[in-house]
Amino acid sequence: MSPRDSAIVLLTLNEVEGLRALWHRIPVGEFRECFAVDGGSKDGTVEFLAERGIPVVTQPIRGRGVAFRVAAEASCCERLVFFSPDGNEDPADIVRLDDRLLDGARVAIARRFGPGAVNEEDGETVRLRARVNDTLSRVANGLFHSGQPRVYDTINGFRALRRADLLELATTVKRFPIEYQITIRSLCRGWRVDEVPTIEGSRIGGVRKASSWPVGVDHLKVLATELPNVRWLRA
Ligand SMILES: Nc1nc2c(ncn2[C@@H]2O[C@H](COP(=O)(O)OP(=O)(O)OP(=O)(O)O)[C@@H](O)[C@H]2O)c(=O)[nH]1
Ligand SMILES: [Mg+2]
Repeated sequence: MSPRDSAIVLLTLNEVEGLRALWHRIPVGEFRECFAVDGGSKDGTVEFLAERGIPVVTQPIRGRGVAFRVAAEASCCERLVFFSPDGNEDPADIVRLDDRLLDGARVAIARRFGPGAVNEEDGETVRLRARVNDTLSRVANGLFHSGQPRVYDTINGFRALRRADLLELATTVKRFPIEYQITIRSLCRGWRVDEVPTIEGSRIGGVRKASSWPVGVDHLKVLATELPNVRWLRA
């Protein structure tokens, strides 16, 4: 069977422990490309990947938003599946996300909320991050989405889209809320956004790079930037 015309893009910043644990489950052989965009790892991540023949593209400056653009420019595949190997994301969903694109979706997101999905904080009492995420998604749906069904997880980074579409979106966010901007801009264009319910795992090793408050504020900044595109102004 010929490989999918699709690339697995590993987003890494000191994730060697997650990579070690998950490597055997990442379906590298099914995809035409698998490469990493690395934000400057110093923990052996780059060496781990190099030993397995995985190309590592280094970013000129740090940030997930930069990494998304670097990936789109580095790949020659039609489609990209972004996977962060820190334990939160289930490698089994990589193929499922690509399948949604093959089915006609323009964006496919692994959703941690809504029917059949589980997020990291389920079972906890406060669930602060989950609540903030849910609120941001509801706001994005209310302001920018004119179709149905609603998009439950506008923020999750575990997603797939066509390379040309990503370039066409002309994203401007350099850091974490890149996914929020991608989703909002896709909704504004009326693109079909599919979601696949996922079970979010816990971080396997290393440390979190997304500190909650600054990242939360950055999401609000993205909302402000995209406000000129609210649907009743476009109607
Ligand atoms: N290429 C690249 N990857 C990054 C950068 N910053 C973070 N990442 C990766 O993006 C993924 C998500 O970052 P996390 O720190 O796990 O954020 P999070 O999932 O909100 O936090 P946890 O719940 O602790 O996992 C991880 O795989 C990071 O290694 C960056 O600047 N460049
Ligand atoms: Mg994570």
